[in-house]
Amino acid sequence: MPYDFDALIVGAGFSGLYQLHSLRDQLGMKVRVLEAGAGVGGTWYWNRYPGARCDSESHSYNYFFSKDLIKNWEWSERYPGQAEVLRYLNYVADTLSLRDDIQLNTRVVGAAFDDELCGWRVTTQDGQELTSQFLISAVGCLSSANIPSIPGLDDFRGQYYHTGTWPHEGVNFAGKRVGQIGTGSTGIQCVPVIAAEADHLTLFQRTANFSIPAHNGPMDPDLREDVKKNPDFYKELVRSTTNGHPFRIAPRKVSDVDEQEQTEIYEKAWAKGGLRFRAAFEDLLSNQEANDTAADFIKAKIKEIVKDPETAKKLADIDHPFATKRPPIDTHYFESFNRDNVSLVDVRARPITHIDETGIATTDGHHEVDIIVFATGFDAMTGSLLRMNITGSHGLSLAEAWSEGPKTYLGLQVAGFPNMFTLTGPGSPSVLCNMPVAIEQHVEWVTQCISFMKDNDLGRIEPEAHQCEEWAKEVNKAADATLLPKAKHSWYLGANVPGKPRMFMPYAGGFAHYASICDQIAQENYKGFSFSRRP
Ligand code: NA7
Repeated sequence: MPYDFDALIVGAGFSGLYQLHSLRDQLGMKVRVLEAGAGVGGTWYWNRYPGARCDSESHSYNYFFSKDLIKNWEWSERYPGQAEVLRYLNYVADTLSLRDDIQLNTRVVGAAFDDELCGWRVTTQDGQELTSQFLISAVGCLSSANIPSIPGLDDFRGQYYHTGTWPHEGVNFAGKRVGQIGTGSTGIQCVPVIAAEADHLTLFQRTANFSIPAHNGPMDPDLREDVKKNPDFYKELVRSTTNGHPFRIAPRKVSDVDEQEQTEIYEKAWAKGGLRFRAAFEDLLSNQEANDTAADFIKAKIKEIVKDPETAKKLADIDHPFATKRPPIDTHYFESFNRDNVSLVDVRARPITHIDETGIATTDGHHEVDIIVFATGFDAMTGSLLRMNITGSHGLSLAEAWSEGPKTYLGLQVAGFPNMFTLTGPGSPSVLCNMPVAIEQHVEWVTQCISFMKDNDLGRIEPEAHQCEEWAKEVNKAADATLLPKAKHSWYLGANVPGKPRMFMPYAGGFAHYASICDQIAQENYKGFSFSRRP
C-alpha cells in the first residue's frame, strides 16, 4: 500500500467515531482518526460551559445504526447535559473498541492532495506527516471559537473565557462580577447558571433573541423503554422529518384556525416546551404573517415573565422573525432578569468601545467585571475546515476555492479536492438538523461511496465543478423559500465573522428530502461525481 492509511479522519466527535467504525469494521480499511483534544467527544469535549445542554431530546440524540448501542444506554433527562453526552460518546468508543485507532492531542495544520500519489499528505502540529487515500473531515460545524477582536482585551486584568474552549476544571464565579457577551443558544444557557453563582452578572446583548422553555426533567421511563423496544420506529421517525427531530410538524397553517385556537395551540406548545414549539404550525418558517403570530406570542411571554418593563422591552425588541436564527431553548433564562444581581446592557444601542484593565466600556459608561465570558459563537461551518490549510489538486487552496463562499456538491465534496469528504459540510442540512441524524446519513453515504469505489477498482473521486455551482443555487433556492435569510446577522450566513463572505450555508430544503437526493445520486452511479483509477 503506498499510503500510511486508507483513510484519515479529522475529529473524534459523533461523525468521526461512526466514520471510523464504518470504514474499519464494515469495509476492512486501515483508518486513523486525528483529534486535537485530549479525549473523544468533539463539541461535547470542548463545550463545558455552565449550563451546557443539548437542545435535541435525548432519545433522538444518539446513533441509531446499532440496536445494541441503544439497548445498553440509559439517558437520564429529557435533554442530555454536556457531561452525559460526553459519557455516551466514550461509551460508544469503548463498546466499538475505537480508541486504538484514534490519535489524541493531534491538531491537523496542513493537508495537501498529491496528484501523483492520488492521495493526501496530512501534517500535524507536532510535525508528523501521514499519507492516506481519503481525507475525511469530521471537524463539526461549530468548533472554531470566535472571540471578537475588541480593543484592549489584552489589558484586562481579570480572566476571560470562550464558552467553546471552557476550562475542564470549571470556573469559580462565587463572589465575582461577571460580564457575559452573547445571547445565542449558548449565552442563554449560561445566564441562569452563572447568575446563581456570581456576585453580579452583566449581560451585554447585541441582538435580543427568542427562547422557548425547555422544561427539562427526568427522562420519561416509558419513552425510554419504548425506544429500546422499537428502535426502528424511532430511526424511521427522525429520518423522515424535516429537521431530524422525533416529532412531526403539525399539518396546519396559522390561518386554518381562529385567534383563540391559535393562542390555545401556542399555550400548549409553550407548556410542552423545546424545539417542538416550532412544529405548532407548518408555515411558521415560510410565511411572515404566520411567523408574526408566534413572534408576538413569545414577546408577550417575555413581557409577562420579566418584571422590570425597561428590561423586558430590551429583551423583547427582537429584530428577526422567530426561528430564523437558531432557536434557543432555555431553563429560566428570562426569569433570571428578575434577580437583583443580573443586569442587561443593550450594546446594539450603546456599543462596546473597548475593554480595559478593569472591565468593559460601552458608549454610555464603564462596567467593572472580574471575569468576561465570551458566548460569542463560532466561525461556523467553514472555520474549522479552513483552519486546516487544505490544498487540493494543482495547488488550489480551499481558502481560494471558497473566497466567495463555500461551494460544495451536496455538502459532501468540493471540486478540485479529490478524495476529500466533508461530513456535515456547508451545503448539507447539518445545523438545521438534529445533528446525529444528519451525521449518520452522511457517514453511511460516504461509506457506501467508498465501497462502490473499491468494488469498481476506482482510486479517485471528485465532483464536477459545474455540479458545485448548481448545488450552490439549490442551497440558495431552498433558503429563499423560507424566512431564514431575513435574519441578516445570522451565522447561517457567515455574518458573525467580520470579512467572511455572506452566503447561506446550510441546506434548508429539509433533511428527508436532502437524503432522498443523495440516495438518488448514489443509485445513478454517483451522477455528478467523476471517478478515475489510481495512476
Ligand atoms: P451564536 O448563536 O453565534 O451566538 C453568539 C452571540 O454572541 C450572539 O448573541 C451574538 O450577537 C453575540 N456576539 C458575537 N460577537 C459579538 C460582539 N462583538 N459584540 C457583542 N455580541 C457579540 O453562538 P452560540 O454559541 O450561542 O450558539 C451556536 C450554536 O451552538 C447554537 O446555535 C447551537 O446549535 C449550538 P449577534 O446575534 O451576532 O448580534
